[in-house]
Amino acid sequence: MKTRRVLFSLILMITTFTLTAATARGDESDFLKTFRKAYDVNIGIKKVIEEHRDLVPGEIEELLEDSHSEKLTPEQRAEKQYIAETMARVYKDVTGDISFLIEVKREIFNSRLHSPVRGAAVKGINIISMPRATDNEKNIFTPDNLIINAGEWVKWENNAGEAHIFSSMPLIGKQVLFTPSIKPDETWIQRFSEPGEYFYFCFIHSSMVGKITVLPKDKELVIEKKGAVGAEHEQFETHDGGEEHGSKGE
Ligand SMILES: [Cu+2]
Repeated sequence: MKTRRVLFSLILMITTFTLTAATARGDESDFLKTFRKAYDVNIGIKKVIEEHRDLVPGEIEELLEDSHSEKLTPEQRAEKQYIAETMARVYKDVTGDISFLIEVKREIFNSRLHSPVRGAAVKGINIISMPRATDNEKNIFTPDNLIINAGEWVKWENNAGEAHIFSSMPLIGKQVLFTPSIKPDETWIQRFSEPGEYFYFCFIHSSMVGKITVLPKDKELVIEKKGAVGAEHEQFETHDGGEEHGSKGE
């Protein structure tokens, strides 16, 4: 008898709760409805990926390859990249394999850069400028795609009217760049001793992205560093005290 009463109240509680929830759902804001819809779609995507997981890597590769086509408008390219990224993200959630997401992010980042240029290192120091933004020109790093040799320095010069703070891109490339606020007329200098790719962006300006490719030391540069230039370089290094840690100057 007692059990039946407990069971009855339990059913009553659940019914009341469901009814209340249903009423509340009718009063949902437009935003919440939109959010819920997007969420449902996401669940849908997950199911599709789960059921076709073997096809996903090939599809991602194909989307990335298609996105290179010169026939595409920037919007069409962005759309292909967005689909590839979403696919790769859900694929990572489903399989735990993050490699495709990293690849897509690297491709998207690279597509935003100019052609790579070899840094004109003077005394082992390469300069990247952050020029003043105008009505037509956004804030940028220039050059934004720099190739250097291991052991060289990169000096960022803030020639703009506002401060920049930049940092390594999460997930892709090596994670060594984390600057404080670099104010107008200040510089940031950092040495890159390990070969690899370094992707970075400005926290304040979404238009500011850059990449440094560090090649292994080559013979020519080693010879160049000997003598007076080398001595000055060494002195600079000691003074700065850091291997890869940057330092701020004016
Ligand atoms: Cu900035």
